[in-house]
Amino acid sequence: MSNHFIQTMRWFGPNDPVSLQDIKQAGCTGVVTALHHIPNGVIWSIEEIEKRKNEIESAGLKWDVIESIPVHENIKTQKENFQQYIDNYKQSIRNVAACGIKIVTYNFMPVLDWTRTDLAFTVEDGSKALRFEKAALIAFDVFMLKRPDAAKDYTAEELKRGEAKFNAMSDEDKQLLQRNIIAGLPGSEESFSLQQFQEALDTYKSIDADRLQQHLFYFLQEIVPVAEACGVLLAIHPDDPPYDIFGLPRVVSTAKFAEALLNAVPSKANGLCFCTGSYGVRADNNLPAMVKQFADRIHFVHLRSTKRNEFGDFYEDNHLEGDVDMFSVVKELVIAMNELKVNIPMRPDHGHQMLDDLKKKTNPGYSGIGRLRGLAELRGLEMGIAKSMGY
Ligand code: DNO
Repeated sequence: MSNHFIQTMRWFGPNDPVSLQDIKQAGCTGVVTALHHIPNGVIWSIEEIEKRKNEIESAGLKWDVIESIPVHENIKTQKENFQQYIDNYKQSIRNVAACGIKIVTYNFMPVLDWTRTDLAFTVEDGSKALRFEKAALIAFDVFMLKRPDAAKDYTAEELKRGEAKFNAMSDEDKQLLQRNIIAGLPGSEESFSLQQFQEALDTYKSIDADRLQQHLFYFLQEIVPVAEACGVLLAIHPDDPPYDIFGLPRVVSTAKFAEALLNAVPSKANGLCFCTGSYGVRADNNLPAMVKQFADRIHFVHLRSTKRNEFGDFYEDNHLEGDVDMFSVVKELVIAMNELKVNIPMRPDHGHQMLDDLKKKTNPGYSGIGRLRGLAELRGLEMGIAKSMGY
């Protein structure tokens, strides 16, 4: 019997315009979700987990992965009662394990989760994609937020482009940009006003990359033994985009960072969520080589591609196009799964807004048809590779 991806999609819960039935019809056997209504830092009770699990199972699907149990900001900054939040995190891990869910995704990005500047970038075929435009980020950072010293983080050329972008924007454009960046993309669980955002940035004043990395390692030393004891595999999601923004350090962006965090607590329970769309934004991340290097510690996979340009912008391309060499990544994953005899949950990460999606209000990146297209292509790619290799 050969090993293969467990095909899943992210589902945001009962209010998601994409239903469990839609996900089932796309050919998934499972979903990836979280208890989004529970505030960050609060313990997930067995009762609440069971309730959501039953809903999923009544639709004939399985809850394969938790994405995410968010890490409270105080854990990242080690401020105030952070130890209490770590204890709460441990209890949530024990509780999800007691309900039979054994993979937990999380991230360690300061303040913001994933970040985009444009949620409806029209690509050449008329579908809409998510985009990160550096000039727009600078327009926001330097000219709207007016973060002290922000200008130091950019080259003169970049600042010029950012200023030109800002000058060309209407008030409405500015409001939209601000919303896109700090009002919280789906799953990010945090949203800010301009002032709250600056205050949140200020809590990192004395925290550089080394220090943030130490805080991450401390957190891992605390939670990995708990996960190990209850059979949970932790999967850290990389930074998106995979470099510092708003002067905040980011420490899960490269193969080197991933290696360091895996070595910090050398247990299988301490693993990665391999997100090709996040790591793939950097030309210096060799994705197939990373799969080879980290194979036995990859517990969850997000497959998505981006297309970058010379200005540091990128947009989300079709799953088999763009800068990610999806064929080679999937090939390495097929080899790894068959050598290690595991089936790894995979979700087509994001998708364009296309066909009927364009007439609906969907969660940015999480349209039904766009992801269905992505999954269908990835499923075919996986099968073609596996069969041609004799698996
Ligand atoms: C974006 C997602 C992220 C991811 C978290 C994991 O679409 O990939 O929001 O879920 O960073 O904690």
